[in-house]
Amino acid sequence: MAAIEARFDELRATLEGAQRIVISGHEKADGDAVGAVGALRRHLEIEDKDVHALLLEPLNTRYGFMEFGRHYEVYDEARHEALLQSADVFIMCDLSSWPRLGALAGMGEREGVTTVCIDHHPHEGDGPADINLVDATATATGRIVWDYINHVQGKVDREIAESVFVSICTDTGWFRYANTTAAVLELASILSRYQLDVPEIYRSIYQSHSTAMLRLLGHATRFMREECRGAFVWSLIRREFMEELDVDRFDVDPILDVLRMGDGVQAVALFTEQVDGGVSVSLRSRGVPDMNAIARQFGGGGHVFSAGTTLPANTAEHDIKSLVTVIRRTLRPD
Ligand SMILES: [Mn+2]
Repeated sequence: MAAIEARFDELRATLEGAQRIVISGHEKADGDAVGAVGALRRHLEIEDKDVHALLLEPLNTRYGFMEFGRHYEVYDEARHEALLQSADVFIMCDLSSWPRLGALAGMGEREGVTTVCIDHHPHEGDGPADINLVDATATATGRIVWDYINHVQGKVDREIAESVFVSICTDTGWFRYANTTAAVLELASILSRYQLDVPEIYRSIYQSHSTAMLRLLGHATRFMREECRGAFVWSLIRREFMEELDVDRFDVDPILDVLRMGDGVQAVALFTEQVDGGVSVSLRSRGVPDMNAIARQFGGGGHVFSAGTTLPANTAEHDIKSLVTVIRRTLRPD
């Protein structure tokens, strides 16, 4: 904690001297990325800073209830080049690798800009930016932003509370995953006092699926495979089925949540075929196996409980088998 507080002071000094600040999150921004960017943007706005939030894609409609939805722009190279040129601080939230910033990845090499990374994903080394607020023990990146705002005694309003709430409720799977600590519930209680409509937030994030999504869910459970007497469950969604449903991309979490509803399930994997024949992989566990370690063996990464990777088209079928074998062996070494 002491280490990150020293970094908080370093960040505060940098932000106080900044003229123009740009904040962004990773590709396919999830609730935590959106919440962290949203809370920090609003904090800096309250501090009278020239601050801009850029996302790589439009905000997922499930987060459409957020006040933040009115305060960000979708990054467009032609439109935002001048802004990036004139920014003296660039902050990346909820990721620790430049490539996951997609079209904004080049910010890491730009001259004259101080880069800041705020994240809770475990990774080797200090971090990718000039200033790194990386704490792998934090429940969510939004939690680090919240601690920062408190550290500098920033004013908290409804928009900040809503953003931080979205970060922590989504990264804990609506307060169900192993990272749901007493501290998280206490924070949720504090935040909900800022006139947050908690049931409505739940409905918007978790009960807003399309019919196609529900059919994908049915497909994934119907064709799921069980290994290790049901301790490991996995499924594969073929491209042709997605095309049949006219779905291009979808949120894997609801499907993973259903796959792990079975009694005794410790690990789940979902493989999704991509347009180019590659396969996107999402892995979840209850702590064993370490999904971050497994994903890394296949070129990906994440957390112990939640990780992912993408398998290249030419080796995907073979890699799926290897990955299933690795997880099976970790659960039942013999
Ligand atoms: Mn996160």
